[in-house]
Amino acid sequence: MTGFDPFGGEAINPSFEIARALDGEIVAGHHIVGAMLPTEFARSLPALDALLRRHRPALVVALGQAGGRAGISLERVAINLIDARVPDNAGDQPVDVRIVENAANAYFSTLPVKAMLAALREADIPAELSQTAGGFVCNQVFYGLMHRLARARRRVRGGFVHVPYLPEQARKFEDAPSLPMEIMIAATRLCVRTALTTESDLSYAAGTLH
Ligand code: PCA
Repeated sequence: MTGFDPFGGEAINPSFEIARALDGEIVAGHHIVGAMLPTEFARSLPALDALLRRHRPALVVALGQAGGRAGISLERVAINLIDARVPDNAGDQPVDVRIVENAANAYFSTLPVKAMLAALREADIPAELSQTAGGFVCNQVFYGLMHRLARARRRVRGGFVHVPYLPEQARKFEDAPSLPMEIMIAATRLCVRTALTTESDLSYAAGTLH
């Protein structure tokens, strides 16, 4: 499980706080490793590669903060495009460039997003499916992850989940939605358990969109 370091002037990023909180937990017989990725276009995928090599995971759930979204946002599709509206933490702001040259335009998440949505709703946690992870570093990591998993010899499920602001972040913006940390941790644990225990659903028909 990965989260990102704080970006855009924030002091905290809930995605990494969740990964840190779940680090070391056992869920459905699997040991969770929670790690941080830098919110930098140049360094995020090398950092992901090092984690994949080191841990050889059975499942990869990458998390990111999506300020302004109201619920846990289960991303369906990663696109091969960067269009940064703000600079990353290294000051880079690529616009309209591909993540991987001569590769698929998009990949679907191979997480069972419908089953995860049902589990979250059952637990009364606000959640939604999302058709876009945006054009910033989160989508880059999502696309890079799916590209790697699609080419891996082992079948490893993976995908991306965006989370809202924490209440203390949302306070700075009028009417910005937020979720308490405990709810986000419970939600993410539930997502992991569901992904590890759900054999398949429609979204597991993995694949590339050309
Ligand atoms: N959210 C950003 C990048 C890091 C993060 O937590 C995004 O949605 O792209």
